[in-house]
Amino acid sequence: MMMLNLAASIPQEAIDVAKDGSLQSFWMPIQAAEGAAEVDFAFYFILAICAFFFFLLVGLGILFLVRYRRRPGYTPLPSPHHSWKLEAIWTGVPIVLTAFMFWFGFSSYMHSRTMPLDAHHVSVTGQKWSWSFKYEQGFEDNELHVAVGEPTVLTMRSTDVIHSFFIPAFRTKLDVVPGKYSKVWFTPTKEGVYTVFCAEYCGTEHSSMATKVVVHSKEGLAAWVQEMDDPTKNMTLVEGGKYWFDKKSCGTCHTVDGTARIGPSLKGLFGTERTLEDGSTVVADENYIRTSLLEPNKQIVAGFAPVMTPQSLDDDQIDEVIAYIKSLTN
Ligand code: HEC
Ligand SMILES: [Cu+2]
Repeated sequence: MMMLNLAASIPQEAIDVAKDGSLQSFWMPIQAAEGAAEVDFAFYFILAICAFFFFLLVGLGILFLVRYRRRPGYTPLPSPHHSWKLEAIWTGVPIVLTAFMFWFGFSSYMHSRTMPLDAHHVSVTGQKWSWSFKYEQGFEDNELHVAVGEPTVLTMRSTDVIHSFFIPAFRTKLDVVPGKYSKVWFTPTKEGVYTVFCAEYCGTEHSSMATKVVVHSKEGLAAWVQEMDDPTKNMTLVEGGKYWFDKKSCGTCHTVDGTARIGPSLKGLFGTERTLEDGSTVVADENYIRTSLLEPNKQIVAGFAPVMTPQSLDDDQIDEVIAYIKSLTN
């Protein structure tokens, strides 16, 4: 397979980096999960057959056009009777080929839809415009962390519109539809960091609805879980607030540099007077920010759409976020 390093043309954070140094091929991302090789084989097999018959048929078509064209003084021979032999071949060969394609596709599809009982479980929520992952140990994060060689089952839901959960390196992709659960599973085979995309257009910031899946060693995952127990333990309040701002993907909608995006910039917000949609005003103090986070549609800032969803932050985390917003004065 031709190897190409596309690093130059792809933004750094979108590259899949396997720990063993393996690269994507010219056509395909890194194969980092069980079953990825089978998916790629099905693709190449069908591609090769299509290419073969395309050139055979178009080639013969052109050849016959030229060779048997009508020209002066040429009398066409009478059409021969049809040939049973030819017909058997052009019926039999495609049947065998398509039956193989079906068998191959069906068996790897069944494998991908049959969830193992003994697996890690992670609950995934898709919302405009970020993914969040809730772990069995009880915490939530905006990255997916899994262990190499161990199956993980994802139970996914959407809080708003249809998203699609896509990990190219695992050849895993499934729609996440509001009002129902969708499940996928995979067993990573290579430690590394790979990209997670949303593959269903879901609004303005659809293209930034990406995160990463980190494939740890078994011990690495355990260490990460321990760290997640209280990730801001050794941070100041402001640092902790910045941490949650990043982890909760607030930055998809809010900047901290004064420019409005989907939502108002949080720079210089604290202590100022806000004009709400209904014309009333309110001072942006601790209570206002707390309400903005927990019941965002209660006080809607004039000029903005009510698209912020209630944030799952506990009181300690809210203290940190408030301290961070306070620190954004100039
Ligand atoms: C999907 C986009 C989106 C996300 C994600 C989001 N917000 Fe908002 N936020 C908005 C919009 C839009 C408004 C203005 C409308 C309103 O008040 O509901 C807003 C308003 C606010 C306000 C009041 C701002 C003001 O100028 O008065 C604060 C504070 C705030 N958000 C903080 C946060 C924090 C902290 C996070 C992350 C934990 C977050 N938001 C995540 C869209 C978002
Ligand atoms: Cu999406």
